[in-house]
Amino acid sequence: MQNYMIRPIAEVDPQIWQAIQNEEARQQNTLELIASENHVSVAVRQAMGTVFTNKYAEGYPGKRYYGGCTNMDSIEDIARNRAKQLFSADHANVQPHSGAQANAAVLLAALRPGDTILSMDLAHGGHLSHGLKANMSGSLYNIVHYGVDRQTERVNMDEVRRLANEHKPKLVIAGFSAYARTLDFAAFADIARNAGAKLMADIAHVAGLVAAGLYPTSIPYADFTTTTTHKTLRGPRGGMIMCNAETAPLVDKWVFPGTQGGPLMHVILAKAVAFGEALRPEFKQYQQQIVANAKTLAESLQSRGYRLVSGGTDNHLMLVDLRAVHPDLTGKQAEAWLEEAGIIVNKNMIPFDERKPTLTSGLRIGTPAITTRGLAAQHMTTVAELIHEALSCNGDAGVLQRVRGRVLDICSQFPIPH
Ligand code: DSN
Repeated sequence: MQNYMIRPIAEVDPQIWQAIQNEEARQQNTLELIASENHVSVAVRQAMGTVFTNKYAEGYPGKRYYGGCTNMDSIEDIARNRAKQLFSADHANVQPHSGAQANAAVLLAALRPGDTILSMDLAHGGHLSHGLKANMSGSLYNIVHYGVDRQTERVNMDEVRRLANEHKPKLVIAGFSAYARTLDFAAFADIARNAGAKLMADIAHVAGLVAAGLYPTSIPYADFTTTTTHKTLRGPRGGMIMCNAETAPLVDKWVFPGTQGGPLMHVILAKAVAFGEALRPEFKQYQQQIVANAKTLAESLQSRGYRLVSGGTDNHLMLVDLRAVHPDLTGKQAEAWLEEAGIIVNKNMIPFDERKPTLTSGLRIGTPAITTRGLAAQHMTTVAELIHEALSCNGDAGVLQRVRGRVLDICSQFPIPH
């Protein structure tokens, strides 16, 4: 065997080793407020680096197209069973490589090309896999969008019902990537049923909250529930689909061979580990803390004059409309200044935004990652103060460095486990 095959990465590829060190340091020394990101446990990371990466296991447990799959079968069964227990679902397919892959498989299972989908507008908080023209969902299907109400900035279920009755979609999608409020999955199901449509709930953002019973579950109402596994759920980067026993064969068929080949077995192993963590009582406390932190951070920003879309948050994220305090500041510029100060967020359209998606008038802020590292409600006032200071200095390098120093202090008090 070539000698390099058995030497550690630091020796065999110093350039890549350095990149890993740089990213570990970046994560350790910044406050991660991107609502869709998190810091996984040591066990989840270890699982992803195992020999399970070496193996092809096309098919499903007990029905594989390759030999040598006994261990694959047992871990995929564990992952599926833990997912079913966690969400009280009849069936879980843990093979989707991502949330977008999970959504693609459901669309292909539920629809024929040209059918109509009713989903939330991306500019109001939806997701690109729910019908963006440039995505397969928007190019294969006819898309009708619901948005949020201009006054309340919440989804108006009467409007969703009206659109469903008018356009007779074959699939209604209830889900979002930037919406701070609760969705009424029972009402969505009623609307879908009356229009002759199936319902897909995409709970990617709130899956951890749902698992902990802190956000309404879609499982009893939706024909298909999709999620990612790496956001509030704090597992490896990946996707999953849940449905009832009757729909299971259709879902499985459209994941493999419909849209994917070999599953990423090392990631499925890590999903199993993450689901095991989510079944522990401490996980509920963690999710409660995420929500409490989001509420306190929202209130602290509001007390400094910031307007939050819909006036606050019910979950782990908030959308900040920058214009109330900084009329000329774009989300793009705000994101850049905050990054210089060691606070990581993403620019985000606010509903009815007059600026382009590349500029935006808003920021999306979430608390899952800082909660993982141990920040609690009392630290949220400081985080809001630092955000405000960084956004109010007109890019002054001295001020941004001062904020950066305070961020570093917080980061060293709350190290990420590794
Ligand atoms: N890109 C994810 C997010 O940030 O919400 C959604 O897939």
